[in-house]
Amino acid sequence: MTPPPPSALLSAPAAKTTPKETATTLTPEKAKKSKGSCGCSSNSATTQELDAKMRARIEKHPCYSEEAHHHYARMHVAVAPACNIQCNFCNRKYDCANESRPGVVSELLTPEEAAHKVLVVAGKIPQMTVLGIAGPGDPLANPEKTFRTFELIADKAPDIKLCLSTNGLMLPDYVDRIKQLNVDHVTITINMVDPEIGAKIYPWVHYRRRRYRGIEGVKILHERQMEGLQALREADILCKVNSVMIPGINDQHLVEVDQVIRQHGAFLHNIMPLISAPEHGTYFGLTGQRGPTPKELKALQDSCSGNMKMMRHCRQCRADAVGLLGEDRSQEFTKEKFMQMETEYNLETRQEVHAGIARFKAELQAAKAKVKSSQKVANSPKVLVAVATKGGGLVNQHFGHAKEYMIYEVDANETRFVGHRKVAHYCQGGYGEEASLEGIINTVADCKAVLASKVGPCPQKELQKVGLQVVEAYDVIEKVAREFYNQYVQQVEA
Ligand code: CLF
Ligand code: SF4
Repeated sequence: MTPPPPSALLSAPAAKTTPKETATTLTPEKAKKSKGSCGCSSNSATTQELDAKMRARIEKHPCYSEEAHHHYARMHVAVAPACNIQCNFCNRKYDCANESRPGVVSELLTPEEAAHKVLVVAGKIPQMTVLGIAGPGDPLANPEKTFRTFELIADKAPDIKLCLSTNGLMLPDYVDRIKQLNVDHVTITINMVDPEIGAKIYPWVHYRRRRYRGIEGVKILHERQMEGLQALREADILCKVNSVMIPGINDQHLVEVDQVIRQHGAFLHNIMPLISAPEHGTYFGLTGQRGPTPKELKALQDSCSGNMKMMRHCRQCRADAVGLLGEDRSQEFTKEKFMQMETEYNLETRQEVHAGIARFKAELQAAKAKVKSSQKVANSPKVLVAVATKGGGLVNQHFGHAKEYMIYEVDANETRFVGHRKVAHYCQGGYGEEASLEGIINTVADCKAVLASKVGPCPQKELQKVGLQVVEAYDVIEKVAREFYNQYVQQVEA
């Protein structure tokens, strides 16, 4: 088999458009010739060693590292149907809403089918580095299926990282087993640390063959979540906490949740918006509970960001998700299809591909370092820009093809990823769709510019009419954003 490129997403289009705003273009070929720095800013040998160890643990995990999600993919296998609690944002006909968008049904697999699927995908998408079990129920309410799947994969594909997401109720019972299986990343969904608030989210908990209703059940869940978090820290397993932001119920309270989980050693906090609609058939959907606006979500994430890392690139993916976080390739690997496919897992090929990605990332780092300001400027204006990207850390997608925009906040000092926003893509069967254009404009209306590899004349005109500047480029996101910002500030000051 011919080794695939470092990432299918990295190659420039055959007929590349001339960037209007940028002069240099990064290509995989150039990346292969160059080695870059790690960008480490630690000042003592011990801190540097610790930083390096931690970086190695997360550098290929697309959820634990924002940088990694531009380059590496994850996949989930849906082997865990049962659940042991009830969340008011969940309809058990669908996948676990703690790690998935509501209303999605994944195809349930046996551990053996799941292992076959992983080996198929690992061959076809060698940049897939993480296998997660996140549903469709709670993985630890199905411990034998979950652990059997991990065992099969660890045996046949030792370079794939294993990842687990749970509501935490049964976590303290299984931390030893998780450690033994070398699962280095565990997510707990923690929506409250105050059982009074929890009682508005969880109507019941099923624990050790008994159903506990109301606050009695919530207290058990809370104690078990804290115990599990502590046990993960003691076992040196990296823990991410997911929290669902529910306006009017736990939105203010999540600041306290953030502090508590930080004290208990959580590595990363991922505050996700409640997605709620009557058609999902959930308690919250049927009672009209709304989700947060992007602005409310960002404000809460900003107020919690403190010293702990805040995940802002979560896509609330399905229990059988496959691909980079922003893409969904699950339909290429339905059970009917993958059971007919041969496994092509090849460790050597995968390592070659990963080495190519590492070289490419080094080139990106060097390009980013060049545009990073060396002096801190106080009180410089902050602006948002919307980026169309297929991954690879580049502005590299046509406006008409984008199904989401990555939002970056830029000031004189830094370019910071702050979230993503889904849109209906503009180009439908070769034609621009007016209704989609209006939706896209509304979605990015608070930004100052749209950065894309190409924007057609009609949408350009409409974007400019509402004050959004258009930047066509094929280059490193931070570089394009920085060049736009400098020019924008000059315009404002003129
Ligand atoms: Fe899956 Fe979750 Fe592991 Fe990632 S997802 S089990 S940590 S490999 Fe990632 Fe998906 Fe968000 Fe989850 S984007 S829903 S945070
Ligand atoms: Fe649903 Fe997941 Fe909550 Fe269980 S833990 S009720 S599957 S959202």
